[in-house]
Amino acid sequence: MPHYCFRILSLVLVIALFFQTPATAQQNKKSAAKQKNNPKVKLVPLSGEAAAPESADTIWHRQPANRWNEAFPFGNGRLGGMMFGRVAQERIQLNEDTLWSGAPGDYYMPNGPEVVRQARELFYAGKYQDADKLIKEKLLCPRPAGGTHTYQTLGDLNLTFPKAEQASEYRRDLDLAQAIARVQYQVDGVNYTREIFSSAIDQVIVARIACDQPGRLNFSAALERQHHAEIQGAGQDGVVMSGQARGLAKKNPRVPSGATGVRFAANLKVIPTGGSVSFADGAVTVKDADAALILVSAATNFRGGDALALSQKQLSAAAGKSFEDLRDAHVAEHRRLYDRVKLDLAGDSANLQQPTDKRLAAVKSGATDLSLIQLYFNFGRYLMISSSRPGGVATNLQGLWADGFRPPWNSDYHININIQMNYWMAQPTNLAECHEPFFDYLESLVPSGRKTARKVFDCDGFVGGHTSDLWGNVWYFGNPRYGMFVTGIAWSLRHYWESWLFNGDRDFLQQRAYPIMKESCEFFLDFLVEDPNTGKLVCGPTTSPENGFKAPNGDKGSLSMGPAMDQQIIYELFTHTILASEILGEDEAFREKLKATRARLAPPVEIGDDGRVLEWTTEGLVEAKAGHRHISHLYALHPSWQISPGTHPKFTVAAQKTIEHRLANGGGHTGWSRAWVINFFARLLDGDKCHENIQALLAKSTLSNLFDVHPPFQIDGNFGATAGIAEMLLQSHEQANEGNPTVVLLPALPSAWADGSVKGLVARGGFEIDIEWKAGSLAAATMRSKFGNRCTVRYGDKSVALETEAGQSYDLKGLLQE
Ligand code: FUC
Repeated sequence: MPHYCFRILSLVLVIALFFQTPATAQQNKKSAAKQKNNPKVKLVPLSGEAAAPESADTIWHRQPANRWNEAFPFGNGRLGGMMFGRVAQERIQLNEDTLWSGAPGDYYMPNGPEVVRQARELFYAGKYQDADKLIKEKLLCPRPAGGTHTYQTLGDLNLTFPKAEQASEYRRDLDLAQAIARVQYQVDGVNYTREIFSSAIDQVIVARIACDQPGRLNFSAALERQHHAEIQGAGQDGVVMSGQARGLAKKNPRVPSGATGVRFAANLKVIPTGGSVSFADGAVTVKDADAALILVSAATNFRGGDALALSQKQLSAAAGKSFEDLRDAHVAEHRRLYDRVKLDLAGDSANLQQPTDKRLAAVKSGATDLSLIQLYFNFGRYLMISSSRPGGVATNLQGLWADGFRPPWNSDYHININIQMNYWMAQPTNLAECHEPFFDYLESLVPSGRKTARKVFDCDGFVGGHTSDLWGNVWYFGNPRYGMFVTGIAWSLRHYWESWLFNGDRDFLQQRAYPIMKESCEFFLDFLVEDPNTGKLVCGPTTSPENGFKAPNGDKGSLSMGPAMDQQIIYELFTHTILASEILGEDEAFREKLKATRARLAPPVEIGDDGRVLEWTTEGLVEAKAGHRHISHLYALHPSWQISPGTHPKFTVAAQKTIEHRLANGGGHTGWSRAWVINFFARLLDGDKCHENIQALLAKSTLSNLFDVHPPFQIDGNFGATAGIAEMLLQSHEQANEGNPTVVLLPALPSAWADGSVKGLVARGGFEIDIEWKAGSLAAATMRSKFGNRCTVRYGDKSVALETEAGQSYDLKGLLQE
C-alpha cells in the first residue's frame, strides 16, 4: 500500500475517534477505499525556487498536488475541475454539477402517521429508548444503498508530457481575482506554462499550454473515466466520451429502481499552434508545436435535451474563438462578481513571498498571518462564484468538486446545517446571484416533500428529512439521530426571507418566497401537538441534529418532543411568514391563525440550572456529547435573530456559556462546526474569540489548497467562515424584520486586526458599505443606499437614524460624529 494511503487511513481513524457516528465511519471507509483507486504517480524531481506570483490574491505552491485534496479547484458554476499541476502527467479531474446516479422516486414505510402517534405516547411516558427503536424500525426506511443516488466524477482530462529528468523553477498558482489556475516550470532550458479556467460565458473549460521556444511542445491529451463511459476519437484533434451514470453500491432489494442516473457526454478538442496533431489509442497527440489550446465541454440530459448534442454544440461555439477572447470574456465575467468586495487586513507583505502551504504550516505552529485570513475570505468568495451561478444546481457538500464514484456522503445535499451554511455568505458578501441555485433547489423538493408530508405524517404542506439529492427526493431514512429531522427545509426557507430583506424584490417575495414559506407553515400547523404537561405546542418526534441524550431513567435517546432548535425554527418561520403576508396584504385569516399558533408554541429558548441554553426543553435530558459539533440550540443566536446582545442580555449570557461549554469539551472539531462558532462569537460581539477560532480553523481544519477539512473535504466550512468574517465587520439583523435594520459597523473587530478596510459588504435594507479602520477604531465609512430604505447606523455606543434616498451615498463616520 502506498505510504499516502496509510496517511489517509490514520487521518480517518484519528478524526473518527472525535466524531464517530455509524454514518461517518461508513463514509470514511468508503473514501479510504476510493483513494486506493488513485495510485500515486511518480513525480518529476524539482529544483530551483520559482519567484512568488505578482498578485497577492493567489494561492500558490512550489510543488504539484500529490493527492486530490491538494489540487486547485476551478469552475463556472456548472462545469469544473481540479488541477494537479504535475509536470509529466497532468491530471485535471472534472465535474459537471448534474452528474448524478439515481432517479426521482418515492420511498416510504407504511403506517407512518400511526407510528408517529405511538412514538409521541412513548415520549410522554418517558420511554425514549423505545420511541427511538420504534421510529428506527417502523418509520425510517433502511439506508438507501450508498452510491445508489450519488454525485460522481465526470472523469479526468489527462495530459502526458515527455519524461523529464528534472524540472526547475516550478510553481502552480490559483489566481482568485482572474479565476485562472496556472503552472510554470522549466525543462531542458525551455519554459513551459499552462493556464486553465472554466468559462461561464462560453460554458467550456479552456486550457492553453505554451513554451517559450518554437516547436518544443509535445504532449498527448485524453479523457478517461473508470466506469460506465465509452470513449472515441473525433477526427485527428478530438475525443468524445459518453455514458450513463450508475451507482456502484451493492444491490439493496428495498431500494427502489433508479440505480442508473443521467446520461452524460464530454468533448475534447486540441488546437495546436504549429506542429502536428493526430489521434491514436484514445489520445490526441501534439508534436513539435509552439502552443496549444485545449477545450473541454460537457453536459448531461438532466436539464433536458441530448447530452452529446449539447456538449458538441458548446464545443463548436467555443472552437471558433481565440484563447485571448475566451480568456478576456471569462475574466471580465468573474471580476464582475469578484471585485464587488475587497478586504484588506494590512497583513505583513513579507508573507506573500512564501507559498501558501508554508504559510499555513506557520499558522499551525502558532503564527498569525493576517493576509492569509484575507486570502481565505477571498477564496470563499472565489469558490462561491465558481460553484453556484444562476442556472446551475445548488452547491453540494463539496460545492462542485468531487472525485470518484462514491464521494463522502454521496456529496449530496445535507439539510441539517451544511447546505444552509453554504449560502450564509451569499447576500452579505455581495453575491446575490450565487444564492439563486439554492432557491431552485428548495423548490425542487416540494413535490416529494408534499408526498412525504401526507404519507409519513398525514399532514398538509411539505416537509423533508436531513438530506436529499439532485432528484429532489426527501426520503426519511437511516438512523433516528440524523434521519428523523423535520425542520431542515423550514430552516432553509429563512434564506427566502433574508433575500427579500437584502434585495427588496417584492415580486420575489410574492411569487417565490411567500408561497413556499406558507406551504411549510401548513405542515407545522398540522404537525405541532399539545404537550400534555404544559399545554404548549411542540414539534416532534424529531432530533436535535445529531446529538443524543441521557434521560432521568437512564434511557439513551436522540428523539424527543420540542427540542430547542425545532421550536426556534418554527417560531422564526411563522414570524417571517406573518410579516410577508402583512407586507403583501394577503391571507389575513391564515396570518391570524399563524399568530395564534405562534403564541401557543413552547418557548424557543430556555435556560437550564447551569445557566446554559437547553438543547432539549424536556426536563432532565442531559446531552450525550457535551462537545458535539452541532450546536443546534444556538440557532436563535445565529443564523436567527432571536438572541442578540442588545435585545436579549440574559439569553446572550446563556448563549456564551453554551458555546464555551461546547468548546471546552472538544466542540468545533469539524471545519463547519468551527465556522459556526466564528459566526456565534461575531453575534456575541467578541472579535478576539472570532480571531482565535479563525486561527484554529486554519491550524486544524484547513488543507494546503485552503479547502476545509472533513475527511477528505467539505466546502461548508469555507463558506461558513467567509460568512463569519463578514459578520465580524458588518451586522444588520437587529430590527431588520421591522424594516429599520440596525447597521453595525465593526461589531466584532479583533484586537489583532489593528488596521484594515473592507469595501462592498451588504447590509439588510439594501445598503452597500465601505469601512476603514486604524489602530482598532473606525477611520472612515461610506454607505450607498440601493433602494432608499431607512436604517439606524451604529458604531460602538454611537448611533444615528437615517432616512436614505435610492442611489445616494452617505458619509457614516461624519454622520456618527454630528
Ligand atoms: C452532518 C454532519 C456531519 C457531516 C455530514 C455531511 O450530518 O453532522 O459532520 O458534515 O452532515
